[in-house]
Amino acid sequence: MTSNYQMNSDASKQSVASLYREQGFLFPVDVLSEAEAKELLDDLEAAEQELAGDEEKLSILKAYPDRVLPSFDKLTRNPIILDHVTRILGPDLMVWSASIFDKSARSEKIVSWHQDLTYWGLDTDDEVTVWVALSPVTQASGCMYFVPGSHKEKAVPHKDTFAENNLLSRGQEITVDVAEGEGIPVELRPGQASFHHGHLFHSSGPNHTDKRRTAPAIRFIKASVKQAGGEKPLVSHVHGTDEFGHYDIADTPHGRLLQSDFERCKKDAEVRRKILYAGAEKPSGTRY
Ligand SMILES: O=C(O)CCC(=O)C(=O)O
Repeated sequence: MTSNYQMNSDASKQSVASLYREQGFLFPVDVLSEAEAKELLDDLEAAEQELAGDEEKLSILKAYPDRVLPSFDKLTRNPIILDHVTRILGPDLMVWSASIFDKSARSEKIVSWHQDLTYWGLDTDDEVTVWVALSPVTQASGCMYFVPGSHKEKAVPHKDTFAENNLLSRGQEITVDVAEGEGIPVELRPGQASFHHGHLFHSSGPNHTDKRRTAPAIRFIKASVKQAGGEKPLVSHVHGTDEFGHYDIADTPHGRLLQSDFERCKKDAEVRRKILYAGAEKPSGTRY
């Protein structure tokens, strides 16, 4: 089984979808130039400077970069990304979230082995994550590891650890052992993306480098996917039509770091906490 998407870069429509179906992932896919990736990182870092001291807004920025920064909304509509995702999920697409996974220089933060869909309350697995490297992503800087074909196991049990150094909401991890070497490293240069299935086993290690490792993880779903419990999270409609009305649809941000957008995200975060922490032993607090 190949793990290198570039070997298949002349892949036909069919083979993008079939490679993804077989492996549960694709990478590396060139979606931005290095200069464009730097512009996005610069915009994010400028926003962090502007919001310095306001912990709540900084948390919202990390959880909803596409709702408060026009540059990140534009990234979720990138034609190369959408071309690939439509091959996998078809034409009618929502972005369910686009939160930033961030490891500062010399950070001990990790992500345990998990499957994404466990706590999202979606009624099908018609979801694809597009993870876009904005900085160099290597084994030393804490890249992800994917277990080829593991998405075929469908949903496996997880346990919550709430470990301090875990970037996941509940520090959740699968109760299945993953042997050393089973996961392949997903190394990317700035501007490259990986695509992965919501049932794929994946994890990531600490950042041993002097550079920040930062990426938005854009979660695409089919417009037909329903949220359990009838909740209507805030999503953006980025391709095709919406004949279902399952979600609260956000506009493209009309400006940068607008108060009205922060307020809308804050309201949505209450809806999402209900979804993500359903059945958890610990309260969700104010985590975004
Ligand atoms: O950024 C990371 O290290 C992990 C991201 C992840 O687990 C995901 O995007 O599903």
